[in-house]
Amino acid sequence: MKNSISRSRFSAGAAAAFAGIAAVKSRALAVGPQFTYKYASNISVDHPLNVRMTQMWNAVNHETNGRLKVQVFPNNQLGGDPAMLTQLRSGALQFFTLDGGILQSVVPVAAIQGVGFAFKNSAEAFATMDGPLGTYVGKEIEAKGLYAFEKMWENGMRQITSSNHAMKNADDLRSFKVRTPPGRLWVDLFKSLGAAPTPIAFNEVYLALQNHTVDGQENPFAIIDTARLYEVQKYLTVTNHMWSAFWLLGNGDAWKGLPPDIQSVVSKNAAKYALLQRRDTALLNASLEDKLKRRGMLVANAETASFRAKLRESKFYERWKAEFGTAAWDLLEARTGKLA
Ligand code: X2X
Repeated sequence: MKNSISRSRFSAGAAAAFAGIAAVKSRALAVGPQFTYKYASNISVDHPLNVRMTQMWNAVNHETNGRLKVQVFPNNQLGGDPAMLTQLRSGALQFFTLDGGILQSVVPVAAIQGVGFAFKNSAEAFATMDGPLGTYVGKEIEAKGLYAFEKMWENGMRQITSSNHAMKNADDLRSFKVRTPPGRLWVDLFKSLGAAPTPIAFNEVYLALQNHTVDGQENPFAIIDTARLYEVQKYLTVTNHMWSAFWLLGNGDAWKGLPPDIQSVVSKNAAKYALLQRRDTALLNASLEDKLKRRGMLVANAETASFRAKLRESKFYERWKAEFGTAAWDLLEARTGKLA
């Protein structure tokens, strides 16, 4: 009697153990993912950022055997950047890509990537942000309860579009009603250049241009194309006045809530797909000038010496050196040479 009880207990236990293994194996199918998170961005689904993000989160889903599923919300579906940043900080959103210049409202030094005429091109900018300056900014981001992935994602060198005329020199910029992203450095940059900037989140830009709330805006070629800004802008001036790129951010608690094995799958893929996205975007930015001309835009090159002179005259660099602090500024100038 005693034996038979223990035998049946044993078999019940073994059966439960085997069932447990089977349940773990088929967990994704039987009960769905262990973690369902959201990723959001401000730009359209066909921009390389979202093409590669979609591939990346699919790879993560596959490599975690379905344990982490991340739904992609492109094109401001969850609101404009400031609204999405609030959602990220509260944990309503778990992953988000945001330009450092907009993240400035929470992490002041994050705007340093966008100092006017600091970087000659994206390659130089990435070399800087993949190095000690990126590490410095990343630590400041983490001090604010957010998680920053190491490799930034490309937006590109920014160019100016307008409905009125080309922006070939500083005189053309005088009183120019230009939209900037919501960030203090951006607004100050265009004020220093003599323009009349208005910060507007990207989800409202097309309408603001169409309604002539503003006469122009500035963005890399790939954004001008994928957001169809050529429909509401006539003049494109190649200014390369600043670089722009996105941090891939996580909500700190949501990130810490993932087991280490899942975290390492995400980190590995985030680094891999960021590099692919940089290459795609660089190729696109370099090849779009002709396409935008065919779409009817008039493209000209700026003579940027007069822009730079304005920034020096208005003490733009001194102001931002004081704002960011010498530690960060020195890391920037170690790459760019003396700015202030
Ligand atoms: O808001 C913009 O202009 C954009 C899309 O370039 C950024 O995210 C900074």
